[in-house]
Amino acid sequence: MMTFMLHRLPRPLAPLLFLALLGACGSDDSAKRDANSLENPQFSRSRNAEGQIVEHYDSTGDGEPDVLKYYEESADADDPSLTRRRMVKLEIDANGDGSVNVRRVYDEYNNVRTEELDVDLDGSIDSILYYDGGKLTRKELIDAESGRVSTTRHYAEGTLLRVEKDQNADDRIDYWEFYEEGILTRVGRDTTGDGQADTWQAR
Ligand SMILES: [Ca+2]
Ligand SMILES: [Ca+2]
Ligand SMILES: [Ca+2]
Repeated sequence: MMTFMLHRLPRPLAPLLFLALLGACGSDDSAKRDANSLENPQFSRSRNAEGQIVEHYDSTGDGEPDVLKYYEESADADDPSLTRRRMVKLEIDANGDGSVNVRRVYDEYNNVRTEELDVDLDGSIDSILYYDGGKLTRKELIDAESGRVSTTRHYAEGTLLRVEKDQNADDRIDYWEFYEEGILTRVGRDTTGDGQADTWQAR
């Protein structure tokens, strides 16, 4: 059976997925539901080149899938006659233009490992969030024009530790902010271009 993870979605997207799931499960009879859903134009299932099962949901009814779920199957460790199915990736096209606006990759414990977001819905990813054991460790902000990582925010236990920026876009960090208990304590700048801070400012 599918597992629904509405609680992990940003709020504006939750209703969208909810609609997608409603569209996929039109019948009360679960045996019938699978057969029906395969014929339902709003739901289809396929296998990709990597052998993953891909479920496509068209929540808006325009004929284009806007929610894609990717699953991997493996034999159960305790009982190899059983097949385990695990969702490895979720993609959402929030505005129906064919480009993915949310892409989540899950670890083997079903925690989000990475999350790519196109918040302004222009078709290019603006931030990538990295998680370890379900906890945010790093957030990269991507410059829309150059596609480079302009700012990296580092976290420990969900609290901001350090911000790094490449302000002159030469792929070398030249600006640092350090935080203690979430409060900015000092700012460093590299003015000579060697990648090391040479001026420090206490806050
Ligand atoms: Ca889109
Ligand atoms: Ca964008
Ligand atoms: Ca730089």
